[in-house]
Amino acid sequence: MYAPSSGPGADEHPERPAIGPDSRGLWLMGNDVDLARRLAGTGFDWIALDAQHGAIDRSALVDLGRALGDVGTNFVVRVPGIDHAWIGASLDAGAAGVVVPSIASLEDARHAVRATYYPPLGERSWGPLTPMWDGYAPDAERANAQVQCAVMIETAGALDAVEQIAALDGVNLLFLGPVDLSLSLGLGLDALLADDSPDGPVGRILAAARRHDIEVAAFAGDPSRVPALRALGIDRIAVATDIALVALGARAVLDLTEDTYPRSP
Ligand code: 3PY
Ligand code: MG
Repeated sequence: MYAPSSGPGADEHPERPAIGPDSRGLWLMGNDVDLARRLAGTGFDWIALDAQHGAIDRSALVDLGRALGDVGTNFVVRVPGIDHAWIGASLDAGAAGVVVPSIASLEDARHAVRATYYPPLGERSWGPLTPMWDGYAPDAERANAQVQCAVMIETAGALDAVEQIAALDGVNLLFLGPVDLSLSLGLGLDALLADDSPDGPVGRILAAARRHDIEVAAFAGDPSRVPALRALGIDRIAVATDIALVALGARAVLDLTEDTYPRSP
């Protein structure tokens, strides 16, 4: 069981990061498999399943992983915390990477790396589920080479340690969580995103990533925040959540039909 070579061959799975350059991601908080499949076909480059604040439990994770694997959509999981079991389960369910929240120190980042990688770099345990639905499970070496280990920079502690975190073997993406970072720093969200100075919070994250040759991604959540993130030089952005999509879609329909339903005086 669980043979690494089950499913389609490795050559059908070229190495490419889930959260790649110039990519737009969708942040999914709901656990509806059909909706996830439908949204996967709309053109976003990747989907992040939010198991920290969304309605995604371990069982929904497997259902969503199978459905997104079926349609060939790259997905990552924002795990509920710095949690070895959740990180392993997310990767077992076919996630191309994990986004680990609430990192507050270098030791937290080390913990995330240990859970994400098979030995010798980490302590991930073998047991991918994807062969059960005829999907691809790379062998341990290839999995280690392909996985994205994104640690969230969203606390003052992570920002203080950002240089060492970026230097850590295995961390290949710093993921800006602007909402929590602004709370943690006691700054307004708009002020945080408007600060483009090299020694500002986002400037420090970008500089650390550049120095250690890793990438930066960010959560916008609402597309109205995308221009500010792009202006800061971030090109891998979760541009909307499913919740924002529904609200924007509803507003668009109401606007479109406004003339046909004149308001009574
Ligand atoms: C943040 O902005 O804090 C996030 O974690 C995005 O969900
Ligand atoms: Mg957060």
